[in-house]
Amino acid sequence: MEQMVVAAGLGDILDKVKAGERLSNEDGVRLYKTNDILALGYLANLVRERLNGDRAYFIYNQHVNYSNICTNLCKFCAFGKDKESPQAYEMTVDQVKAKVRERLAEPITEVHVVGGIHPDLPYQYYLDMLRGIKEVRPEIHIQAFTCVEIAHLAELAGKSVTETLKELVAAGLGSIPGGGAEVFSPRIRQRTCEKKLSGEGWLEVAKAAHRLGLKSNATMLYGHIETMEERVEHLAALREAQDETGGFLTFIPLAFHPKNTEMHDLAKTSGLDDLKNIAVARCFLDNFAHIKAYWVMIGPKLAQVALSFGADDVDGTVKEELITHMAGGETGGTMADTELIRLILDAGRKPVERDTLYNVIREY
Ligand code: V47
Repeated sequence: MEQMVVAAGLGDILDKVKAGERLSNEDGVRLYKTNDILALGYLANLVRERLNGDRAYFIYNQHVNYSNICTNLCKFCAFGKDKESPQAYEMTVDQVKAKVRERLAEPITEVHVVGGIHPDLPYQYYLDMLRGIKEVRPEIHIQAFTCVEIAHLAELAGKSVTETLKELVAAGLGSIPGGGAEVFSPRIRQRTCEKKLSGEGWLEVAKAAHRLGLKSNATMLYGHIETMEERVEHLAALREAQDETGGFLTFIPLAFHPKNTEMHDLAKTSGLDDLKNIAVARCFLDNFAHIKAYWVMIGPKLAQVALSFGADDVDGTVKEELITHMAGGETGGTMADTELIRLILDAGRKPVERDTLYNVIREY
């Protein structure tokens, strides 16, 4: 295997990976540009097994998208809608509570709550939603509001991000999901999501959360107009922030789905690029404990293969996922825990049910 990596021209990177040495941005770009997926996978798997052995994590979770009304209207997004759109919706706090109540019989440990940047829902709505979810299911971990939403809530509250986060935590917030990061590059943001919080702004919110002891996730939306260099710069910014705070739990590469978006003329991502994004992230993000292959976006079959290309997590049972679904995702968005376990076992890995913070709930 090592000869294959050397033959692929990646011998120096192999040496670094084996020595646990940090990769440079140039190394990262070379990894993205190789088409020797087996050599790349071998490197990523070395890191994966060093950090996580044979374990493959999954979680019993539920997604709730409280509203799709959004003032940012990013070009890559099919979920966000103008308030006047016939497809626009918003849930009342009681409707959100009902969604959580519907699944009380299931052993769900996490609810993942995100929405758009709503023009006029008041700050109190978000606090009430968190409290309401906790009323219905007191034990549940609420992973809610991307850094972009948090910055918006701070504006609504007229308070600093730190003060706002403290109030959200008091109302029930447990951690922050990784969305809204997109690609940090100003060039990409200007062309695809110019109204959105900047990359720097996103990182500032994440770091403020980490300083309060809150954990958060990180993502990158790939497969549209970004260059390999821009991908690596994004990863490097995350790695630097993680050096500072250590507050990121996991990194999730998100495969761009073009259908029903303003960028619908672009092709879907290829399986090779999906695997590359997992593998390069695993090699490059040496200070991230986990890399998630989000099965809803890349499909359960490729998520399973990704467990040999750097990923150690496949996310969870999810259900009613809308962001990928509205952009042409074909996975249906729901998976039974038994299916997840079988998928992991068939990949030759050890299924571990985790909670949001990667505490082990059950090993199989
Ligand atoms: O921020 C939007 C992305 C994100 C599209 O933290 C799209 O564990 C693909 O971040 N095609 C939201 N992606 C979802 C997200 C997420 C999902 C699962 C787990 C976690 C986690 C986070 O979805 C958005 C944006 O980057 N997105 N439109 C699209 N057409």
